[in-house]
Parts: sequence; structure tokens; C-alpha cells
Amino acid sequence: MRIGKSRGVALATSSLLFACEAHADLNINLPSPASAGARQIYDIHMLTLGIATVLMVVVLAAVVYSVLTFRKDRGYVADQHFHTSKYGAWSWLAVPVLVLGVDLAIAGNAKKVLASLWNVPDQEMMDVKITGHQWWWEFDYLDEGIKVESRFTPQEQAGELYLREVDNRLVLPTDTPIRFLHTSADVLHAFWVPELGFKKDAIPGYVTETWTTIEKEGVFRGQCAELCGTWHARMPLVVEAVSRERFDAWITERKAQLAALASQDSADREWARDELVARGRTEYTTYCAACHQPGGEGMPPAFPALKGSAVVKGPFEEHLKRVVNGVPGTAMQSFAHLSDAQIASIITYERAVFNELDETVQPAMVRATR
Ligand code: HEC
Ligand SMILES: [Cu+2]
Repeated sequence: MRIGKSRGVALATSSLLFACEAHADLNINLPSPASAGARQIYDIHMLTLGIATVLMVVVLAAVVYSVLTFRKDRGYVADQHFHTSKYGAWSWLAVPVLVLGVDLAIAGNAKKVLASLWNVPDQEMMDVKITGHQWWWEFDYLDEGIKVESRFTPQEQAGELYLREVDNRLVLPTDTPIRFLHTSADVLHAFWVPELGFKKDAIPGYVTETWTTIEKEGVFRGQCAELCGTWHARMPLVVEAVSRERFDAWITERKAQLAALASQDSADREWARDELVARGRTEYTTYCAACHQPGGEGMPPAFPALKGSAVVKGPFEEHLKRVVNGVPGTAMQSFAHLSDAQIASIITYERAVFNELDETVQPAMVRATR
């Protein structure tokens, strides 16, 4: 079947329009930038894309035109002496100069942007320390004295956002210069949120800086970008940018929450066994289940089972020592930052639920022994 010229044009136009629509859905471009730095990077990307597209169209048009027009069956004969002609000789100079000119125009721009990203300006800024751990993030709001622990949300709760969602987000104010101090507690990790425009390694023993000013509210998702072991994929980063007022309200609320938790966690009172076991279940799921598994069966040989473990069933002091000090040189880190009540409830839970022991470990015992 022959397609008429006008039908052909209509077909081509509609398929092109369709392609553009699909384009918007797929969102195959870089994510829309949320900070000044990211916007500059985005602009360079669009400039490069624009130049490349124009060049491609011009070159392709010249090629197609030449192939169709200067055909052998139209009597054309290949020019064997082009390179010795004046035009041919100068084109060896002209073309590379043009190409280099375009390259340098882009590179000059990129150098300026990189410098503005990496050189942290010497001015008052909000400081947030970001520590990578196997396999979670710790955010310290140094000016506010608040600590946030951020862990991936398991598949059942996260659904579509599995490995993109966390329990506690990195809440940040917009229109405020923020300095990030990156470090790691164990191996190399890397902070990467594309909408903020930079990626930075977290190196154990070093503190490195980056900075940003977030320009719009929203939720921006990133992840650890340095292979850091078994559950590297379980280190999503979720930044929630809110207005200054909402940020201040969040800080106040967070402080109240922490204070409430601290008074409720008192080691001065006697805790009921059920209360300890229930609390232990939550704490264990948060801090220990990733490695030792929800049922305590572990993943030997990398992560030992707590069910039937001689340490867990043995004397309380040894067990406590493992949890508070960790085992240096292994993935079993120190949990000394947890409160007496958190540790007591986890230990009671491990003993009661995994090993059917009926002793109760009180927060006061942990305080006295740790
Ligand atoms: C990142 C992985 C990881 C996490 C999280 C973790 N552990 Fe461990 N744990 C280990 C590894 C690895 C060992 C084995 C260390 C060794 O070689 O002795 C271990 C050993 C232990 C032991 C000694 C078991 C035995 O039989 O030797 C206890 C008890 C224990 N962990 C309790 C906990 C508790 C309680 C938590 C949560 C507060 C926790 N662990 C969180 C990896 C982890
Ligand atoms: Cu990591």
C-alpha cells in the first residue's frame, strides 16, 4: 500500500507528538534541580544537549542530502583530489578549531560551576554532620543539638518506594546556606542526592565539607553511592526541604519528643517484663534485625544466630559487653549510644523471645554495669 504524501506527513507528526508525550511521562531528563548548584549543572547539561542536537541535525542533513543528490547513477564521480584543493586543505584546520571551540566553551562553564560547588564560602551557615554507617545514616544538627537516625523502610511498609524511603528524613530549611560535614563510622559511603547537585564520599577518620542552599520545598531522594557491603542498597537518603518556619516547628517538636522519651526511659524505675519485651521488639527491629534477622536466626556465617547463642544464653555481663562495645573488626558495632532502657529491653527481648529464658534485665542493671 502506498501512503500519500500528506497522510505520511500527518502520520510522522502524530507519532512525533506521541513520542513527546511519552517523554514527559518517562521523565528521562535529569531530575529538576532544587539548589543553585544543581541548577547550574542542569543548565550546562541543557546547553550541551542543545549544541549537540544542532550539530547532529546539521551534519545529518548534509550527509542525507549528499547521499541522495550526488549519486553515481546521476553521473557523479567521486572527487579524488579534494584533499589537495585549497578548500580541502583548510578544512582540516577549520573543523577541529570549531569542535575545540565548542568543547572549551562547555568546559569553561563547567569549571566555574565545579569551583563554586567545591569551595565552601567562608560565612555563617547551618551545620549538619552526616555520618555513614553500615547500613544507615546519622544526621547531627550541630547548631540545634539534635540527632536523627535514618534507616530504610522494609518492603511491606514501603511498597513502591522500597529502597527509596526511610523512617526518619533529613529535614532541612529552604533558602538557608547549609554546610554538610561528611564522615563515616566504618567503611566508605557517599552522600548523593541528585536534586542537590553533588556527591561526596564519607571517609572514616576524615571530615569533608560540601554546601548547598535549597531553593524549593519538596522531598528529594538519593542514596549511598559508594559500595559499602552487603546492604549497600539499604541506605536511601530522603531530604525533606521545608520553609524556615516549618523547620523551626519541626526542631521544637523533635526536642519535645526526645525529652519525653528520655523521661519515659528512666532507669530509676522498675520496668514490667511485658513492657520490656514489647519495647525490645521495636528496638530490636530497628537496630539489630537487619543483620541478626527478625526471628533471631541470623545469617551464618556472616551474622551469627542469637537464637541458641551461648553469649545470649550466658551471663548477662558478657552479653551486655557485646552490645555496648561491639566486636571490633566485625560488622558488630558498638551500641553504646543507646539508652539504658533501650539496651535492657533488647537484651530481655533476645533472651525471652529467642531463647525462652525467663529472667528480666532492668535498665538499672544496665546503668550499673555498662
Ligand atoms: C551490621 C550488622 C549487625 C548489627 C546491626 C548487629 N549485629 Fe550483632 N553481630 C554482628 C556480627 C557480625 C557478629 C559476630 C561478631 C563476631 O565475630 O564475634 C555479631 C554478634 C553479636 C552477638 C554475639 C553472638 C554470638 O553468639 O557470638 C550478640 C549478642 C549480638 N551481636 C547482639 C546484637 C544486638 C543486640 C544488636 C542490636 C542492638 C546487634 N547485634 C546488631 C552483626 C551485627
Ligand atoms: Cu553506604
